[in-house]
Amino acid sequence: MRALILGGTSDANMLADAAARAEFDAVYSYGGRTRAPANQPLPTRTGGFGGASGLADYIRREGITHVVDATHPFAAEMSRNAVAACAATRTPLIALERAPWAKAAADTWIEVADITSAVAALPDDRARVFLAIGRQHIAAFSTKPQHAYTLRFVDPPDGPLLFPDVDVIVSRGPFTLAGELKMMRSRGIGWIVARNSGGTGARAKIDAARELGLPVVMLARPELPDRPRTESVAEVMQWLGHRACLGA
Ligand code: 3Y8
Ligand code: NAP
Repeated sequence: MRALILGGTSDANMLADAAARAEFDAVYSYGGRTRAPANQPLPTRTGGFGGASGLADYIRREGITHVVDATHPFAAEMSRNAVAACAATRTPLIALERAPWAKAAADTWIEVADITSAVAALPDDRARVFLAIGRQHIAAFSTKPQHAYTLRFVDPPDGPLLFPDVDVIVSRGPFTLAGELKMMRSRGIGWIVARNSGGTGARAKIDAARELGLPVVMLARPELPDRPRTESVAEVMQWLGHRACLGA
């Protein structure tokens, strides 16, 4: 058995720890989005494969027998490529995917399908807006320059930002409720824009918004093709381990 873990999330990191402890033959893969990703206890590769065909070539060349898609629910292109490449190479695939956050009664969510709708959901009158969606999709908000934006990136911005009134927090998470409450109060945040990432690493801002009675513009997850999925690292280990002891 030789597993490829498509990583880049806290769940993938927990799986990598378990696989290393079990001495599985596994490779951890980062997309190369951040300057200094967390170290992993497994051999690690970084960067794209070159589309679904590039991933299929990698699977064949490296003798990969099982693929675990432990990427983020919004890493849709990687997940689609994994389904296509595993079908083309007849390689077993499982997704390690956390459940979306469910809206609690006390939450004020405006649920939207895409970034354009998220921008439209913000008020016209000036507000103090926390964009907790990283850096890849913030340009759309420049059509509402009247707001004071707080952005949060994993790495410092590598160029000028498109907003007249903006400040950037550089932090990779996971985040705490106390830290989120302090940040939102000190900045007088009135609105939050978030993706429904699920999991615990970025949940604190949702709990803080509820406590402060703030509206959250919540981006729904992209549609992904059907593939076997689980929320449990233990289940993935069983899925892998069963084959490891069979020597498959
Ligand atoms: C490179 C690996 C850990 C893992 C930390 C989780 C938790 C924090 C939620 C907020 C939301 C956001 C962002 C976020 C979350 C965890 C987890 C998770 C959201 C790292 C990581 C990589 C990335 C890539 C990065 C994206 C960005 C998204 C920041 C490592 C830290 C906003 C997603 O600068 C960039 O281009 C960053 C790009 C994709 C989304 C975006 O569009 O900007 N994640 N995040 C992975 C790779 O190269 O393959 O650097 O160590 C992993 C984590 N991100 O250590 O415990 O849920 O797993 N990451 C979102 O939800 O919208 C932060 O700020 O509240
Ligand atoms: P994406 O849009 O789905 O992927 C774009 C391309 O990046 C993929 O087609 C692939 O390139 C490459 N790629 C992505 N993840 C990869 C991985 N783990 N290993 C190797 N190549 C990868 O992905 P994304 O949203 O930019 O996310 C990139 C990474 O950040 C992923 O590891 C993801 O788990 C992590 N992350 C993303 C988010 C998020 O909000 N999207 C949040 C937290 C963590 P090729 O086509 O060339 O193979």
